[in-house]
Amino acid sequence: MSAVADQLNAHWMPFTANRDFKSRPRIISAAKGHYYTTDDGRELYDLFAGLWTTGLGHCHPKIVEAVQQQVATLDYAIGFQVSNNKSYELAQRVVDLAPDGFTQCFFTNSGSESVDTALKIAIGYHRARGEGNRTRLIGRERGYHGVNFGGISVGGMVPNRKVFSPLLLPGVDHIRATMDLEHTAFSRGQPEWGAHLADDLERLCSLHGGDNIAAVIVEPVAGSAGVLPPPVGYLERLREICDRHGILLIFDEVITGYGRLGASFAAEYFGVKPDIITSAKQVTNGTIPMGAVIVQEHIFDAFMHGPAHMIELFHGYTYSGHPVAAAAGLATLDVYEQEGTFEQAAELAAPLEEMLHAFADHEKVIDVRNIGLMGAIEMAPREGAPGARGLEVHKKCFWEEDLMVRNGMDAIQISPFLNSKLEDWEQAFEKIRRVMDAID
Ligand code: PXG
Ligand code: PLP
Repeated sequence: MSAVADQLNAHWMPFTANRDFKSRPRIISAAKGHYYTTDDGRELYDLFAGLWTTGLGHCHPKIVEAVQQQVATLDYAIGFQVSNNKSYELAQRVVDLAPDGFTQCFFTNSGSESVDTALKIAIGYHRARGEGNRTRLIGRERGYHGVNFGGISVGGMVPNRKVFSPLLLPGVDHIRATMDLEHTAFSRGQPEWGAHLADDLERLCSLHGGDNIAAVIVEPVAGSAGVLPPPVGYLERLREICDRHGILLIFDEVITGYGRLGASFAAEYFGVKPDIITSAKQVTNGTIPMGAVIVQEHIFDAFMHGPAHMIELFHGYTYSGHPVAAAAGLATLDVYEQEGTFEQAAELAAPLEEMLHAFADHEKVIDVRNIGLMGAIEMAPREGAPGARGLEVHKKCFWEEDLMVRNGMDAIQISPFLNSKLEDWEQAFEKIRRVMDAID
């Protein structure tokens, strides 16, 4: 172990191969704009915008200033039976940004908490309306909804589920994933093939009785699974089936929310309205942890019954609506508006598509996917070692090319800044190609 590796011993790292990492640690010690600084003093261009979090770039001066001021003014305030001024201001701003009909916002600290909160709201909603039998939840294969028990139950990432398999929530089913390379490979944006996969939901309604199902949760564009845009007509069909059976539709917009597709939310981008939106990440530009569950008015109203002195939803986190996080959120939404960030992102989508699909001719590449400012270049797995090529690209880019890219197995995931410069992308993609050429 290196000297630094020794100091890392106490740190059990999340979603990391700890022993491999500690044999040669990759450490970031500062960041500014579109670059990280490593502990050995190198500047790395960040082609993953944090972890889909930091669309405006790192240490945005207006967000930094808002956080500094807030922490010196009100560091923390209890959020139960009392509120703070920043928290309710942000709730209004988030609701204003969401599509018409979304009227309330419940704060959490992460995407995982947003998902578990949304599932509980869905169950509580039906019960409040006298349909307590509606408890079944439907997720989708390859879906990622965070790592809490609710989220992994409706999620469809096998490694995240299998150790906990017998303990997952009962009464959960999954519809099929929307990707099939035979039909969808190298689609630009939404694949033409696959709307019929939404009919899986109709099948589950026949099996269980649609009136036993509380909610369906999907990522409008699956992110962690390697960027799977929805087939043309698919989300519309899910919405129709949900309406027919009185099932709530939840869009998990932890990645797609706040500009990643060049629109406020994927619901806006695709013109399909869910009942509940879960969000996190770019609500504060990743600067301070925060999540937000946004609901349509009928959802909130269903809870507002019974004696007025009674708590309507027995749920909340110590840090729900944390004033420093809320201040970061307010500054972030201000910058999105002042700088026209979502419009900038929308304009960058076409050039990103071109640069990504230029990889279609690479001998190792089996698929390229893109939508808005989300992209993936998927390599064929190495014989007997799936994921090895992807990790090698990540490491070589980090050490030899001063470039931060993330791999999900053998797919290189691309989450560029919403205010990226094209010449930076040109350089970054050249580097990726060089590395892909060099590895086995
Ligand atoms: N839902 C979705 C759709 C997400 O993308 C979460 C929930 C959970 O959020 P928190 O804040 O609890 O992590 C996410 C998070 C990747 C990757 O490699 C993406 C996420 C997390 C880890 C890895 O794409 N997204
Ligand atoms: N565990 C214990 C013992 C607690 O007292 C609390 C909150 O008061 C929690 C867990 C939940 O923590 P949080 O509200 O930060 O999610």
